[in-house]
Amino acid sequence: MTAAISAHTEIADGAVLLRSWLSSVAQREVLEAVRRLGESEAGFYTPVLRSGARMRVRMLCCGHHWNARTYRYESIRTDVDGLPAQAIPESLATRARGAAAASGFAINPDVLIVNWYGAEGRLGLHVDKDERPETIEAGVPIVSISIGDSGLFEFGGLRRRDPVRRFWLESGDAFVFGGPARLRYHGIARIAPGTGPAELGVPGRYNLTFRQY
Ligand code: MD6
Ligand code: FE
Repeated sequence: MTAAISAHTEIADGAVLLRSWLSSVAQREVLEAVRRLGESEAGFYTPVLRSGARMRVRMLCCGHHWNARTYRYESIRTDVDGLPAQAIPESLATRARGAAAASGFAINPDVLIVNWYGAEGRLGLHVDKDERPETIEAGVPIVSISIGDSGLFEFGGLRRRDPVRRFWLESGDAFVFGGPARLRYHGIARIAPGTGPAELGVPGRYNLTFRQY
């Protein structure tokens, strides 16, 4: 069971869930921008971690590329195909700034990671700590926007063994976490296939995370 959550919920100190942040028109615009990115040459790929494991998502990075083998940002996709990362579409960056402001934060996004989850997609518990130490210490948030099928989000504490809260991220939701929540563990336990808005006609789930390197 997941508790009902209202439009603007503080999940933890520094972590704000903006339920239904995007209208269906806005969701369609985001989806179109993501489709254009995906159709470009430097499109989606399946990252392979340094352990040799394939991630259970397809990924596309803009601004800077996140290298899954080194956990570092770089300008070209050396672990994929050597292509330069595409620029962040300004229409998407604007939405990230808006969601941050609505949550009491500011961000100047220079990295966008788009993940696509199929029915079997998931993302293990992790901390996003590959951005500049100064940015992380300043508590600059990561802004996430979800489109399509719902994903069961796990939100833990600062230690991997801390208890985890679970709630669904639904199409149009934004989730912003920074400040004292910036280094909390989190992940996606599973996807609920077929739960995305029918009128979007999107298979699976897209999640966009905007970051400031
Ligand atoms: C996802 N999101 O929702 C994965 N990270 O598919 C994340 O890993 C994430 O939603 C940092 C901040 C917000 C997030
Ligand atoms: Fe993350």
